[in-house]
Amino acid sequence: AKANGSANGVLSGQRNEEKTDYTRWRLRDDHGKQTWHYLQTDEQMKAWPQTTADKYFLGLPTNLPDLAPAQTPLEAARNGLTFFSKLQLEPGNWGCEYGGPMFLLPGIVITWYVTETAIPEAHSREIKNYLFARQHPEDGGWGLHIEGESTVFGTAMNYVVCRLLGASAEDPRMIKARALLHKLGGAVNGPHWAKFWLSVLGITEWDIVNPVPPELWLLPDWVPIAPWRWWIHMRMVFLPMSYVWSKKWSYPLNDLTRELRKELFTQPYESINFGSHRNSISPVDNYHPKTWILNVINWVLVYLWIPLFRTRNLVEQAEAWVWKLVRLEDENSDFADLAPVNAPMNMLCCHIHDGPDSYSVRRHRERMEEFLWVKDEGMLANGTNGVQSWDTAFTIQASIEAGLADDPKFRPVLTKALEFLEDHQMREDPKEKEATYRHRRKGAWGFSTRDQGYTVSDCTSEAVKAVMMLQYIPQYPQLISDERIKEAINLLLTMQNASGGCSSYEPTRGSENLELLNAAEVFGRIMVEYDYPECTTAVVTALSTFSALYPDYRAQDIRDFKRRALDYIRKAQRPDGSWYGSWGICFTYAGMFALESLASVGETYRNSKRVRKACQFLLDRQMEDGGWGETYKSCETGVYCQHERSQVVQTAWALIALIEAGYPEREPLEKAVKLIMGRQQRNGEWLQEAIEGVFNKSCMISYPNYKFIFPIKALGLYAKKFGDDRLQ
Ligand code: LAN
Repeated sequence: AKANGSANGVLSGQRNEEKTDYTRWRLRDDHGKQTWHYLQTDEQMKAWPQTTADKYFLGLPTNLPDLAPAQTPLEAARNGLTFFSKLQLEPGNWGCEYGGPMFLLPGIVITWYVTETAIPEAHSREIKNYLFARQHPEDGGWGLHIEGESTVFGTAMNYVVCRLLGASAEDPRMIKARALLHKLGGAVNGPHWAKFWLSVLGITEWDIVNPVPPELWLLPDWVPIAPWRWWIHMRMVFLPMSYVWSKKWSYPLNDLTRELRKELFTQPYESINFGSHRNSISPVDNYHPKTWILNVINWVLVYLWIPLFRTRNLVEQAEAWVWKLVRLEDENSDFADLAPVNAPMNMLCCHIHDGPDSYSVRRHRERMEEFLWVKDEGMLANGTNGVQSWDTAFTIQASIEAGLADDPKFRPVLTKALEFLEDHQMREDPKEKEATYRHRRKGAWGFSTRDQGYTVSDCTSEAVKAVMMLQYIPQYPQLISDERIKEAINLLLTMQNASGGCSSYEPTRGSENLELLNAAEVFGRIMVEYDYPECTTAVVTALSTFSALYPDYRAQDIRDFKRRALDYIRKAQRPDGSWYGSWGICFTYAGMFALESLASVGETYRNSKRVRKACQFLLDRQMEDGGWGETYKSCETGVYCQHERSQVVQTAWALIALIEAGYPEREPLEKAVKLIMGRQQRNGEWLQEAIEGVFNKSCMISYPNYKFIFPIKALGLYAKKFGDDRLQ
């Protein structure tokens, strides 16, 4: 299946009459704040013409010219960058659709609805279009993510979204979705998050929601289960959710929600005992079943804690503290918030606390626009407010690896990219850093923008690496001072775990046993930070690049850090020679990083049994046509699962892995290079294939720019090692 390509799921026979006029959509990128606008008048259209990038994202013809056919790897890389540079946005960054998860639009749309936010007609139409395009044609449902099988979570939530946006219950597509939902037992069988949102809407009663007590935030810090120890995404969702739960806030019933009460269940609303369905969940949703311990805790909370001990006084204290933390999260990010799950929930908290017309609600409303994206299929929610810093850093690095940074043609492109990174390094720690349990961020880069403001270990690493590499080339300006580069390095040196590995946002703060309290049901490994070969490698290679340029700065700390990190990488290798990837699919992704780490300290095919084993693991999986292809099932099952077709992105990853490892034989690598070159289009682009990324083991997410970034890098590395011979 194509991850981001044209519609794959429109029910047969259904034509979409509701399409907006795609020549009217524009993407604005204001210092990394990306928002889509639908122009109403011809004057506006004239004043603001559609760019090539707009057209590309919208699936309209870009009419970019055919390029001289590439005959060598470097020519192909050059053609690739020629095309990709046309997609660079105003401030110098790259952007893209960042979809995949199917549970993000529901949070946003339900929040709009209950806060009575006016939803522009064009938004409403295109969101429905997207959802209908992504509805599974066989059964009429939606899954956890675009490629996943239908679940109650996906189906109930997206059904509700379509209805809130005006779809008729009698629409054949809705009838089909409803039939599936009923077959799966109805909305009472949804996971915790579905029950939460439906209770906010007033479609289920709050009794159906397992407790989300804000008083957990009052636990002293030493308590092993205290929320500050959880993975940041879990605690930042738990935070506003606990506030709303504690208030038992629901939207007043109206005709539409009354109808929905009839549509979503298999029995009459009045006859449902909601309390008895707290733990009901359909098997397809139950990726991570609740443990008996959690069930006991929930029982104690419901039958003892809440009725007997949860005094008014305690509730007020807990709500006040949680509210303060919600407010600080908003202030520390100018209401952008960590991600599109907590942002709508925080907005709802502001609505409850500050009132419907408050500044906080209005600002949230504005900033929530940044999660939306428009493509040929319609409007979707991105997994973050963009991929700005991450994809821009990688693009710089890939261009340098392919020798293209020296090419005067690309100098303006890369200079702009550098300007973007300059603008998005974080310069100040968060306000009330200790009280909000935040990790430091001075010197850091995040995944998206400075506003969002969350340190990520590998985003900082890839960005600072890109900056150091580019600024080293004499033709580029020194926009980021040594001082600021050292700040980034100081920050990275705080990000190592006792194991030697690095996590994503913070060093690990709690025990893996906290997974026993994982209540989300649909995700695995979410409760605490883990070690990741990807993040660890990024930090290691950033430190290596840094030491080469500044050999005296904190030399001993860096040496110690790297030694411990490499020990972790070695330990994380599986007996079959592979590494499991947590953020890209899957073994090819992690293998690329791990082998890069080992190569950076001179451990290669020539001198290491471990590296030879890793190479063999990859070579054993090379496909007939020279490519590699893994499906997302690898992530879910932990076993390498072959895709039916090789994938450009994974082929590039495997190629980079083998080259970094110093694999000596040219033949398999040349075959892979030929495959990548063969898939390139005449205008230099590569087409979208299957989905590339993952989080929490079970949810997939698109990285459409990887099909440009990694082939360019792989082709460059290959040419450097084996020469830029004619291959086509
Ligand atoms: C991301 C996107 C980027 C990703 C990498 C930098 C690639 C990774 O190496 C470290 C982790 C990080 C930053 C990451 C963490 C989890 C995110 C934010 C996401 C996968 C994008 C969406 C996801 C977020 C959790 C989605 C909201 C869902 C919840 C369960 C809260």
